[in-house]
Amino acid sequence: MSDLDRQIEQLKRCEPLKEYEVKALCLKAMEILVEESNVQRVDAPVTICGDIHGQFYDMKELFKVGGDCPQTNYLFLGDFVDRGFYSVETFLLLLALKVRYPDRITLIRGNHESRQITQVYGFYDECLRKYGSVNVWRYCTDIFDYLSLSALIENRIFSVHGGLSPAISTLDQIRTIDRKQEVPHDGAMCDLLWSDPEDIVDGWGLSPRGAGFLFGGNVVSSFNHSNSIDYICRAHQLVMEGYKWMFNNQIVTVWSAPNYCYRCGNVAAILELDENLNKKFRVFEAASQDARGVPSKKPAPDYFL
Ligand SMILES: [Mn+2]
Repeated sequence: MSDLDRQIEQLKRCEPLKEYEVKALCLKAMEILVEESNVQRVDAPVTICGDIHGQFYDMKELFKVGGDCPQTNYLFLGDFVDRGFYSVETFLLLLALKVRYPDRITLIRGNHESRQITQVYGFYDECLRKYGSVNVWRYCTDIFDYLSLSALIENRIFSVHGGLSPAISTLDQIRTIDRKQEVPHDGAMCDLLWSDPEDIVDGWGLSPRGAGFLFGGNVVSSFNHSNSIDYICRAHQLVMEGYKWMFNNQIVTVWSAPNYCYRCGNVAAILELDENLNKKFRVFEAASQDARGVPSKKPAPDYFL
């Protein structure tokens, strides 16, 4: 068994790697990711997953429902880290799978794959707590800069974390972005990671998030038409039912963090596309307490007996 296979087994048990192992893994991942396009081509069959946010044991449920990589091909739409308790183990497992099976798993960047955001929403503190230094946070955030910005499945389904940008009307414009940098505060790269579709907006609107834009159905129609795509698949917004179509099935949101933040009460979904791009949504719930390695009934401590 190779070191990498051993590390994958270890990460599947939710045991983090040593700091020097993270450094080596990130170097290998960088060599693979640097070659990828800003609009990474993906073949069907593939299973598309939305936000995970460090909910490691719920991601294990996802793999139970969707099948293990590489038997199932995966496209993850970003927001691997922050909010949940296990951002380190979650991101490193996905990254290790990427290095082991580069053609079987595609990881694209979410708005939380950022130095600035992770210092506010948990990943930075988690690295500091688990390693006693911020080196692992540095290795991982350096890798974030190399993650692709979007994917194109069989030339027919455009996938991105957030949504569209008023600065972008063609896929070729996305291909020309220099992505190897921290997520900027505005502009095309920022919008792809931050924007949201919105029913009541005609054209473009201001986003309450303070980054990216709201965009309406007419924007989606014209983007899909000019780029000859069937629909857009994106993540980024909590959906209580796990997935949600908008604008006459021209865009779908997929959300893969069940019971988000361990309290929202939502279910999660993944979207399975077969070799003919037929769709099947698989809905799943949060892992049970037992599956989290937490005994459901704590035995009484000795001194009570
Ligand atoms: Mn997001």
